Amino acid sequence: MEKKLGLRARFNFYETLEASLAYQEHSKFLTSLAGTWDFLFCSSIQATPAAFLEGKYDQLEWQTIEVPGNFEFQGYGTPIYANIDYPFALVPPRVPFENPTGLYHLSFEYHKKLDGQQILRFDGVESAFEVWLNGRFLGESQGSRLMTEFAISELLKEGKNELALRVVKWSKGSYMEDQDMWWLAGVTRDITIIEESEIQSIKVTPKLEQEQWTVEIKLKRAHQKRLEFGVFNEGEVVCDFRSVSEDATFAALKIQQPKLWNYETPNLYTLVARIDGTVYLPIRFGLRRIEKINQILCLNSEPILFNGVNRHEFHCQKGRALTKEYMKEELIQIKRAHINAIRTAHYPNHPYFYDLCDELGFMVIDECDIETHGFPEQASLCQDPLWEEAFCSRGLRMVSRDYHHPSILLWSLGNESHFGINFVKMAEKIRAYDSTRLIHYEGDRECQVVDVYSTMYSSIDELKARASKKISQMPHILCEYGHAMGNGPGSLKEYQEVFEQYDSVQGGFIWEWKDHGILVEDGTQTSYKIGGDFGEYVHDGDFVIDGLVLPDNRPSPALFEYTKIIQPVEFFYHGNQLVLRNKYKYKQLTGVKLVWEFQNKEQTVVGEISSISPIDPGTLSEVLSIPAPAEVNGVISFRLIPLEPVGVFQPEDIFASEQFEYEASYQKPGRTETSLEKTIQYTQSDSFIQVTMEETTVTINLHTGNISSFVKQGTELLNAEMNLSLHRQQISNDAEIQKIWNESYLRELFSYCRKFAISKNQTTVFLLIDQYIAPPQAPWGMYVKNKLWLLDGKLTRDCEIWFDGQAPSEVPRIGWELPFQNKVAQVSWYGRGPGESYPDSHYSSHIGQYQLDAKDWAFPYVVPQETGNRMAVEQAKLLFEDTELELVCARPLNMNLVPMTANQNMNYRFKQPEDPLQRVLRIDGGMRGLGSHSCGPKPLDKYLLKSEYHSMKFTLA
Ligand code: IPT
Repeated sequence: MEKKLGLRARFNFYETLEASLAYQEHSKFLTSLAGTWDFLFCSSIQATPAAFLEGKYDQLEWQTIEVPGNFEFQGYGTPIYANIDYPFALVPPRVPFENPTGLYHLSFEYHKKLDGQQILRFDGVESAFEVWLNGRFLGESQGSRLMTEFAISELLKEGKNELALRVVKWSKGSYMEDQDMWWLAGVTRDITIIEESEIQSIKVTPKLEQEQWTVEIKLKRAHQKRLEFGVFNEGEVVCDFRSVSEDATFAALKIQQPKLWNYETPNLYTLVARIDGTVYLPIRFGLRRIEKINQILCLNSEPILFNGVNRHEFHCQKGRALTKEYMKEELIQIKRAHINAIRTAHYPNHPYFYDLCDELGFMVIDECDIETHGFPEQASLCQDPLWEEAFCSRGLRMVSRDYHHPSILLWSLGNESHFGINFVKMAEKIRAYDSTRLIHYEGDRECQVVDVYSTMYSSIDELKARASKKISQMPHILCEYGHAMGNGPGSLKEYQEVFEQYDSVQGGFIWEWKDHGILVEDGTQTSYKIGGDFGEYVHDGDFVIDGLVLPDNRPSPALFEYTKIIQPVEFFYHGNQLVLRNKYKYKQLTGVKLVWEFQNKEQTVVGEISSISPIDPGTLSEVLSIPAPAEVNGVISFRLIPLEPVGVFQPEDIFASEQFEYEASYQKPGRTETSLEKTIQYTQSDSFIQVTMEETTVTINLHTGNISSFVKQGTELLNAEMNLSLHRQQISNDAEIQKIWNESYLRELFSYCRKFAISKNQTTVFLLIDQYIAPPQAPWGMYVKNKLWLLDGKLTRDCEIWFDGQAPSEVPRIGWELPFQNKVAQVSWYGRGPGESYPDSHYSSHIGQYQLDAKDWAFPYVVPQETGNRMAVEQAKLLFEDTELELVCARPLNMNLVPMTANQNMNYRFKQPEDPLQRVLRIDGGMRGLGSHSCGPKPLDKYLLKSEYHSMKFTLA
């Protein structure tokens, strides 16, 4: 008779409702067999003593072993660390004769508590085992990180019982388990006897249809006992117990006032089946939907951004046998680092891990225990029909075991195993079993069966290259990136910028959480052992030391770096005004205080705002005025600190932080106490925002995201929108490259506002405007993030620019243009002067204070061309007939005043200039050098202006 159970979820029975809702594995219907077992270690299967096979356990000279535990950590055999290469010959399905084998034996007392079935459950044995109960063979199993259950009612006796296991390190299954980790063996997870009543299998599926959440329940029943279902949320009754008919195998319960599950607010419900009024079976579930909307992965309709980590199960003194306390501590540590997602690299984890993820809130990619990395592609097991069953059953065993966990959003078919028909079959079967989740597998490069395009270690350029294709395509995630080996990884910030800008790139998972060094004590010395330290012939040395934390979970600098980069709060600061953005997607930011600290070489000034009003998800805080801490330059740091414990965060934690330069003069340009009292007026419609401060009125076009009007003392300064520009009039020395620029249509750029957010108080308006700016036709453009501050009668633009797509590798200049309506009479400035200056030609132009009539600004080249740039400008004043405009640059910028006709040929955009003195003011963050390419070399590399990241900040008043 086949005693092994088929596919089903993992569940337990309890004797009270309270115990079932507590969802811990403490129940009189559960008997853990963890503890000290008799043990015999053999060098091969063949060395098994006959007495063991005959069930004559008392004839054997036993040693002992702890269950759960790995052999190698208890003095039996040695670990082997290898990444890709198998440490044995590839002759599947044969395994080496020398095969570390463990014989286990346990005598235990048992008294049945129910008249139902008794089940013997193994949560994980590496790599394969056979089991005997009271001398009778029950069966065998493999799949190191998967559950196996046996029906034992017929063999289990009242009173004394004897359980025996034979566990081997190498099995056919080892070919499927070539993960980059230590090769270990043993009973690594719990062994439990479960008393069951009535329900043999249960599948609970929350569904949203026509805005109504319903939980559907499918059952396999043993008898026809009285069965009722109830639903609970945080101990409260959501649906009171109600009966289902005696033979019903299906039920559906409606959930009113649903509280959705997400990783920030992980609301959990529990469905409880009550059997005969005395036995309780709980299944926890969450109301949440994972789907693709317009090719974007969404959780409850919100686009997902994975700030994730790959996590192995590893303890430096225990191997893969982790205690619940240890798992919980580790997951809390991960949560406190603001990490929101975990890929179970590269196998299904301990069942308790998922309970924790459901409770604490993580998005999980649950990965199947399949890796055949060391096989050459042409001999890959995923193409061999003999292995089809192994692929499919491993997939289904994972999916059925873990089906109920809301934290699992994607099933991953495995890791690094090439691609072939067995994966196609496996994906089909998984989808048939579970239509509510999506499928991941990095090896499916052509996306034949997966729902998401997944890559490893792609460069930032590769990510951008794919993302900037302007076609709808599979969402892209990095299932591994940021290799944290030793000191590293670098450039996490640049990756994050790509994740946050490109909708189709939805984040990634750092490789990896932890270094897997094995702690060994040699007398008084302890050290971490790596590959090769145990005398392995095939090994990969320190490639196993590639985590964000040390083997004992001490954080490495990389964890602090990652945490900072993914922190859920963005800070915007200018002129002693601070705005926070809550980057949580579902959760309010609340219960924090703000601490600020000014510092320079001489002094430190500290202060705080003791509580910050709640900030809704995705929105900006109110404008927070920070009292001016100093009248000298320095840095100012901000820290958000929880006021009291919230979730995993403690009052001593720094929840988020940021530092800015504090420039005393720039913080308060001309600011007086009286100007502070001057309020602003603000109007907003669907298409524009208008702000009036003192004598100035600024209008922002919400379609383009540009400033469309700038009125000073009743005079409109602008002739057209203030726009980003890359163009300069052709220079003789640019003739060659100008062809490329002309073909790239650099002259005219179109602006679109992608997103905007606003925060204001009586004296300040802060606008966060994300633009996409692109030339006609071209397959490229720029993402522009603008932070606009309107305060003290001044407008400050702080912006960052990222090139997207196949832009020409260099551009002539980059900056903002103000096309003026009125004639500029005179300019005074502090910067290089008095004549023009360019990056590779400025040594005769010293920095100083200068003044010129506008008509004398440019040099009259015989062949008209670009002229007039002034470098290193910190301040300038432009005089018009009836008003003036002041420019203050936070860091020195380029400035130029060019005739409108010379600058633009899109005259249709402007009112025709009436006068050659009608000018365009350019404020440029970057300017290409001149070189002498008309008959000689290009500018030196350092004087080229690359199409990459640029930023600038200036104030206009
Ligand atoms: C990738 C593996 O998936 C992962 O398990 C780990 O080995 C990582 O590399 C390196 O530490 S595979 C690699 C060939 C990209």
